[in-house]
Amino acid sequence: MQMKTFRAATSTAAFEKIKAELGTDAVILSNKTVTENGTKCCEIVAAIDAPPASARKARGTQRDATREAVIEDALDNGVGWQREWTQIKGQIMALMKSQMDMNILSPKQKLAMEYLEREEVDERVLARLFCELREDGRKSIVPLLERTASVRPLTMAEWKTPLHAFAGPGGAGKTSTLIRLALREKKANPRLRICLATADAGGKGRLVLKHYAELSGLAFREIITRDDFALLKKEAGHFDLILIDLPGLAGTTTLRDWTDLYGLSGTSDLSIHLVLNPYFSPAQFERFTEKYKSEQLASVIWTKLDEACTFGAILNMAFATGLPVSALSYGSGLKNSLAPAKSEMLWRLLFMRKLPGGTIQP
Ligand SMILES: Nc1nc2c(ncn2[C@@H]2O[C@H](COP(=O)(O)OP(=O)(O)O)[C@@H](O)[C@H]2O)c(=O)[nH]1
Ligand SMILES: [Mg+2]
Repeated sequence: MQMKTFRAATSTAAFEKIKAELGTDAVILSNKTVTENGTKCCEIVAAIDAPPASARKARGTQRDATREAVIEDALDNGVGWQREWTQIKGQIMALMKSQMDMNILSPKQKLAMEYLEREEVDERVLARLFCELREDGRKSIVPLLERTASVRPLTMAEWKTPLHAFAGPGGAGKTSTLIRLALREKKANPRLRICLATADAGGKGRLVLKHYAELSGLAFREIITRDDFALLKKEAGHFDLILIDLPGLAGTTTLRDWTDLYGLSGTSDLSIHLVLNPYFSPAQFERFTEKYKSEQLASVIWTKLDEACTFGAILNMAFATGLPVSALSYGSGLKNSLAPAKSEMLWRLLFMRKLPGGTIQP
């Protein structure tokens, strides 16, 4: 048995190191938060029976030489198949689209559909709307849209759970959203006991959060390992609102992997919000849907609306995930740039390109 100690800024980073060096069969013997040169970090002791990944890799290179091994690897890894399936889906949708004769709709319905197409609402959503609209020329599109994309405004009155975490790709606006929310709630109710926590130890957002916490008299906690999260849960009763900044998840790590790793999975009073920008590609959105799929994922927050020129992604993701939209952000500043979502805001964005702040996007 080979045993080794790994240290890194976060559990995720330590596990990445273990995976790279010992492979996925490594057994974790201990996992704790330690202090190194005055800074907290994660220390994991891992062990493996089999030879390390580097040795297996060398074996793999020989195997790669045979044609069977190449096919076997392709079947194992599945990404190629997934891509192919996406292409097939695209072709089916293109066929369906040619069957969608917009002229059988009333002029008003047709115009609404054209607007949605202009906003890059995808074929799946358009096909569903078309099927419903063609039944009755007097049918309005708004109730159908409301069913597709629900809203649940991100306010303490609407969300009774005290624990909220913010997930999403790096740079999407997680830290900014969290600070905006904390500042707004604190302003509305100065007596509110708010705690800002960061699990993004390597990110620069950590210092920003710490700074705002100090400035506004809010508690600040760092989550390096699952022990720290367990501690935070223990003291949860002392706070009315705990906002947790999650790191962007690298590589193949999914939100479920991450929440399992940090012991967040079983926490029932935790709501995770997915922070996204509307201008990713459709394939990227599909990837995010898979990566962030989790029972704890409770809403989608759309940020950087002021940098977008189409807004169909909001409807597409609502359709794909079934999650409500909880907040919209439309400016880089921390003040007056985040609005709890309302249905009208979505329809103004989709049909008028009007931001919640009133600006109309070109
Ligand atoms: N224009 C614009 N910029 C934003 C918005 N939200 C966040 N940002 C900026 O996007 C950058 C990344 O935001 P940050 O919160 O650090 O993202 P994180 O990596 O997900 O935590 C920062 O420079 C923010 O000021 C927004 O709604 N509009
Ligand atoms: Mg951040």
